[in-house]
Amino acid sequence: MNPAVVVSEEVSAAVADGRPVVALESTILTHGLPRPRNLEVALDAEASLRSAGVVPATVGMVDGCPTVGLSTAQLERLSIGDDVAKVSVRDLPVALARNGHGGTTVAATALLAHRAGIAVFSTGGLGGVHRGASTTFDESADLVALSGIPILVVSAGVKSILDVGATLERLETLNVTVLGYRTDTFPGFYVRDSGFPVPARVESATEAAAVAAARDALGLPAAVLLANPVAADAQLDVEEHRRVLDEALDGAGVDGITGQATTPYLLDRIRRTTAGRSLEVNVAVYRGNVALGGEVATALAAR
Ligand code: PSU
Ligand code: MN
Repeated sequence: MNPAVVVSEEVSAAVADGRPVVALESTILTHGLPRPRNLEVALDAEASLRSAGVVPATVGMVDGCPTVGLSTAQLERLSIGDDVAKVSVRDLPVALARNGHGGTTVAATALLAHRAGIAVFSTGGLGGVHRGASTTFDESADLVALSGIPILVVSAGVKSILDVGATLERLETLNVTVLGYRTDTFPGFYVRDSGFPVPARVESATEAAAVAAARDALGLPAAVLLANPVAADAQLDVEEHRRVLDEALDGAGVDGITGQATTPYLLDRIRRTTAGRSLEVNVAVYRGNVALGGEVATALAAR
C-alpha cells in the first residue's frame, strides 16, 4: 500500500523548525493552465517564495503517493501527462490504490498540506457554487473541505463564471472565516470587485495571521479564506469582463454545454474572446496570491 502522505525532507524540516512554508496546489498545473506555461508558472511560484525566504510545498499525486513538496522532476512529470487525473478529496483513495498521477484540487491540497503541518496555502481561485446549482447540485467540494480543515487559504475569490453570491452564502453556512485583504468586497478573480461585500477586512498579512491564530486558539475546525484581489493594473477591464462573460454564458446555452464540461468551455471561450488576456490575468492573480501567502506564513512563523 502506498503511504497516505509523503512529505519532502525540505518541507518536513521547515515545518519542524517553525520556518515559513506555503502549500501550492497542482490542479492549476495539470488542468488549469495550458502547456508549457503551466510549468513555467509553477516553477516561478516556487522561486518567488524561496526568494522571500519561504519554503514552497507544491502538493500532488505521483505514482499513487500523495506528496507534499513535489520535486522539480515530479512537477515536470505532472505538467506533461495526459494520464494525470484531477484529484479532489473523494478521488484520493482511487488514485492511491491504483498508483495514479494527479493534480490536487484546493480541497485535496488543503487536506494533505494540513496533515503535513502547513498553516498557509495559496491558490488562484477557489471552486464554488455553479450557476444553476439549485437544479444541478454542482458545488465544488472545496467549500465543504474548507469547513473541516484549519488552514489559511489565499484566493482571489471565485471566478465570475460561478454564482458568487451563493458561494459566499455557502461559506457562511460552512463556518469558513472570510477576510478581504485591503478590500470591502469579495474579489471576482479576473476583476477586483465581484460586487458582494466581505464580512471582515484586514489591512496586512500580520492581521490575517492574527485571525488564523485566533481561530486556532478557539479550536475552530474551519479554514480562514483570505480573499486577495488582483492588482488594479492587472485586472480585466470591467466592461470587457461583463461582455465576455455574458457572451460565454450565452454560448454555453446555445451549444448545450452542461455539467463538468461547463467550466473548461467557459474558460476557453473567455480566453479566446479576450485574445489570451484572461490567461495573463490568471497568472497575475496567482502570483499575487503566492506572494501574499508568503507574507502570511512569515508573519505566522514570527508569532
Ligand atoms: N478555479 C479556477 N481555476 C482552477 C480551479 C478552480 O479558477 O483551476 C481548480 C482548483 O484546483 C479547484 C478546482 O480546487 O478547480 C475545483 O474544481 P471543482 O469545481 O470540480 O471542485
Ligand atoms: Mn463540480
